[in-house]
Amino acid sequence: MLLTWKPPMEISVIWVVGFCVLLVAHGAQASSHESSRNLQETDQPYRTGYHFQPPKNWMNDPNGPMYYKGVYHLFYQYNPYGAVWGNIIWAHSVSYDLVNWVHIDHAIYPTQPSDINGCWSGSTTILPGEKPAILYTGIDTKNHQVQNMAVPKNLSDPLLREWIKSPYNPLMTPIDGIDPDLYRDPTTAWQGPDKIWRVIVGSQIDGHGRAILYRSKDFVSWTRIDSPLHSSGKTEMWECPDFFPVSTRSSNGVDTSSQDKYTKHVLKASFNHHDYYILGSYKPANDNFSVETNFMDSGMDLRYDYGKFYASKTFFDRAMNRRILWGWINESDSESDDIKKGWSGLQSIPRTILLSETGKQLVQWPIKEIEKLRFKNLSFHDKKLKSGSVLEVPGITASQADVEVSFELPNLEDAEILDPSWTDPQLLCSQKKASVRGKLGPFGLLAFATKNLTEQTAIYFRIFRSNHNYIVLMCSDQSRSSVREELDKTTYGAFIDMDPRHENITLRSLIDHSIVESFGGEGRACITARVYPKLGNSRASIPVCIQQWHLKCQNLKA
Ligand code: DQQ
Repeated sequence: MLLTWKPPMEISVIWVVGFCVLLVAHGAQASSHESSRNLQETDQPYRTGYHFQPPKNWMNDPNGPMYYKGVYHLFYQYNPYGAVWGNIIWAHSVSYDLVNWVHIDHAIYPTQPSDINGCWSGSTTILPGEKPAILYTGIDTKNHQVQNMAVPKNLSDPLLREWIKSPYNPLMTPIDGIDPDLYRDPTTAWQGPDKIWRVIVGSQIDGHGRAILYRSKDFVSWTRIDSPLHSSGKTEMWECPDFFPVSTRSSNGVDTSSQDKYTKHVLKASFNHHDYYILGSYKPANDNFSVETNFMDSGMDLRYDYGKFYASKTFFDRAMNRRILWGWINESDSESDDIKKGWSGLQSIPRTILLSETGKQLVQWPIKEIEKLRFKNLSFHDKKLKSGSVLEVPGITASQADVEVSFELPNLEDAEILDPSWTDPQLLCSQKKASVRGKLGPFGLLAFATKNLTEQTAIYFRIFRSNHNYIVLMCSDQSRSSVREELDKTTYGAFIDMDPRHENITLRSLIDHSIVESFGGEGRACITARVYPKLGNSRASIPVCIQQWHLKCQNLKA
């Protein structure tokens, strides 16, 4: 088994302005997936230390995550021949803790007429008797998208190294009005009380996103049901749908086939470069999914992540009774940069995913296991900061860190009035960048900042007032993240469903060389950014420097 550890890296810039704070910062050790980590800070400054990455080449969607006989499995869309999308197969990695991973032989690659032109995304279902089965999209000899099955060759191998394809493939084909180019990504299947299996496949019919529903008694012979599980007139193609229950009364995850009066169902679809979800009530008797809101229909615009995060997939971790979410985080640099780097694509830190206390949305949090990578802990409690003052975490520099901050805000009455036309949080963050001083904010964290602040990635909040309510805006501003040009430096934003009169505003950010994964309001809003600091991403770079909203820099040595 190949596990290597890089010497611990240290922490980043903390920027905290004007309020009472509790701040905890942890340097994070690398969890390694390969042996060449010592190259990282010189030749490969943007390779991550504790995010999932294959040693080289292109990676996109997470596929078929599962727990089997004490081992976590992650498959993913992979190009074995280069750092750009193409030649897609299922690569396979295994782990005992979801943190340290070992890459093993590829699981599924073109061998049959039904997948000869590619093995695209899909999911795993654990059938009765602890028998995993993969359903995946194959690209057939006519370049049509069809759905195939593969099962392990040897069920007594917990690493499930070899997979055999069903002789009945393809099991589902694009007939009866289905566009063969828009028909893919089967979900984990679920079994109703009638013991019949159900699965959905993403598609677009008559220009609209649709989850085509199939049923099967034996998992091999699948019948399409006339009515889709769900469709939406306001979106186009749905990629990588996911459909699963969440508990309304417990913080445990729920198995995909479970359903009772204490569950709600989540339907997630990937479109417009984001993963959107809706909540509803599902009745297996007639496969009716009655939704609370539809995609793109309400002001809620529920997304797993308001930054980069796509084609995600959840699984029920029966070992720990939780549901875990993985998402693909793509690059923000150019294709030629990726070719030079020799790789492209990360997976998010696995996140537990739950229904919020209000029942109106999901909340996410990095899995507990990631905390074992914390190495150097620094904490500040009850710091009272005047407006305009700053707090630094000295003694640490950083490209790897796990930072938690909690802001207690007095004088909320000072908050700026929210103009009713400011309904788009991303636009609002783009207009009110980190450098624009408001009445209550920005306050937050600066990652990868250089001494003169030429480079900085700002994750921050602003508070607004709207009638008698307060609105919390969370932003991730990449506009000054690198002196390098030709990068996508889009600013991201989200409103957080919380009342700052009754709770502190919290932020947790996982910083790792070229990614900042941020969880605001205890995971009610998540924003992931990819950044490529040129000056602020090495141990040799200028020590920690704290910025505040006047752009003054306290030139303190780390
Ligand atoms: N990626 C796969 C497709 C899926 C898309 C191909 C989403 O199956 O729809 O690599 O990123």
